[in-house]
Amino acid sequence: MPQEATACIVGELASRGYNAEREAVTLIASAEDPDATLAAVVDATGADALKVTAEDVRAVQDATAPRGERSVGGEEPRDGTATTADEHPPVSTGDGRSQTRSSASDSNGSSPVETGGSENGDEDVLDGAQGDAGTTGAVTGAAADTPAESAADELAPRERSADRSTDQRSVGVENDMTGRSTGTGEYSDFVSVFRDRYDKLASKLRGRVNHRPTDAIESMAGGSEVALVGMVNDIRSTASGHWLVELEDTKGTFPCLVMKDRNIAELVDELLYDEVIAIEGTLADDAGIVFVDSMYFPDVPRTHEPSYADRHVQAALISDVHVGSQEFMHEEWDAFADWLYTEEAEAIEYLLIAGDMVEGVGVYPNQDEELDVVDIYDQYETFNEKLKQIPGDIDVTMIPGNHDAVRLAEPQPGFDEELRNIMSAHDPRIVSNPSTVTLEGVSVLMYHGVSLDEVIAETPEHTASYEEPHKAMYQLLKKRHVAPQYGGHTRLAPEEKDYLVIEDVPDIFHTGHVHKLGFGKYHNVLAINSGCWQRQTDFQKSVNIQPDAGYAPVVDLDTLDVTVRKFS
Ligand code: D5M
Ligand code: FE
Ligand code: ZN
Repeated sequence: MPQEATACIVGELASRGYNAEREAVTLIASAEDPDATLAAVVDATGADALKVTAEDVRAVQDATAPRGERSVGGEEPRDGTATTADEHPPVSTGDGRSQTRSSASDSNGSSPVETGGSENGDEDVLDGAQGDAGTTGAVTGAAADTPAESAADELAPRERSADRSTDQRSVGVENDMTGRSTGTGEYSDFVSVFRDRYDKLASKLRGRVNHRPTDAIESMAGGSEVALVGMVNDIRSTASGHWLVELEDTKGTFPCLVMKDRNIAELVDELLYDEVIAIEGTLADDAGIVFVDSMYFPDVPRTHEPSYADRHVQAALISDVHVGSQEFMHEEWDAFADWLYTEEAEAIEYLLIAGDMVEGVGVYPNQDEELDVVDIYDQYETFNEKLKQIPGDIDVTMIPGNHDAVRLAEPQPGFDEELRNIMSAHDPRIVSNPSTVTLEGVSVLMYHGVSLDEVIAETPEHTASYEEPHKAMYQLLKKRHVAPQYGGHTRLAPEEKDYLVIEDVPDIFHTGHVHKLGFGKYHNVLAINSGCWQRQTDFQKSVNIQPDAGYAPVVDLDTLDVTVRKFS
């Protein structure tokens, strides 16, 4: 079946507020007259149905087929199938729960009039920067389990909101390297990727220092004031406790000495190998070493002004769903998906998922003991079911993570065709890790976050910790690179260019991986680490990591304010 036909059917159903089982889409696409079948299915499906099932399609096909061709049981459709709009019984979903669209979702159980979504009284809206002081104050429970079948509800159109229109939406993607991988793992690839990194990051530092290449510095007179832009090649402490930082540029390397009693010595603690910095200092008498006076990072300018959407519209940012793990939080996910149908959530038009859709297979030692679904393809099938619960009119973008079935080395291309087909029901936009997606003018750098473990392990507690994951994100913004260190914990694949450089300052930086919720602003960039949908694993227990599971941070794209919804 052609991919476009399926996408078309999914799109058509989604525009009417329906999700669809993959098999249902396949049945419609392979019908003699797909358009007529689609129209008949839409006509026949109950007003409260959230999802078109294969049974719905079969019932319609049976009903329209000549008498003699009806299948056994075709005249007795189960509840919720082949009903007219007047009957609208709730449709039983795959997991046996009965779902109805709910408009009464505030804590009082009353039916609020339509609002902008985040203006309901039971919600705390926090400016992102306040997340620094702790995120718990921003958290609200969503009362998604109060389905109401008011008369108005029964007559309401299936869309989540009567005036929702996709016309105002705009989504752009930059830096998606899916299908553009050129790396062969040869030495020359490493040369070009590091060269590209150096060129891009050095250009951000050049305006700030009057630098000279390393070979020119070697021939300068002792005592000269010099500046150098280089990649951190080595960091060593000397016998007397000073720091020797070796910087490398395209011409060679040069040793730079940071005295332990200088203020800048604490910046050495923040350095990671292979990041690009600039220094200014004084050349020693024999011109063999520079005594460092100042250190500069490519950084985000303090004057950075973010862009905002022109209307009130929100994006929910999540990650680390880990479907297939015994610890995957089915009920909390269901509550989240249900809540998205409520009026409180009606401004949410975008959903971003920053990797680890599934638990995967063989990612960590003994991981198989904690698997609920052991086959990787079955895990994605199950994930697809979870995705189908999300309202069809929400625009979904996702990137892979280290548990997903793509290459582990970063940048990770978006899922292959086979996995895309499995996850096709909601027609998600699948891009590489990292990628930048721009929602109505607001750019969101999505990166799964494996390097955060490294930033947290290798820099001081006050710069980055699991309790404040957004601060580790600040370090990446400061270095203008999502995974600076090569050869450590984070695996990197050399490509012709360095896709991991943060070339343009994003308005929002979204990561996951560490399973901790945290957000804050760094030079006006909103950094959000989005928690997870997996309860504490045995490994996390052993290292005393308490995951923040079952939260959905929601960003107002017109203000960049954050509201956190709790479903656990
Ligand atoms: O990793 C979730 C978090 O837990 C992340 O900070 C890495 C850490 N983690 C989890 N399992 C392990 C093992 N077995 N070894 C080392 N670190 C681990 P995620 O990859 O998203 O599950
Ligand atoms: Fe994860
Ligand atoms: Zn991960």
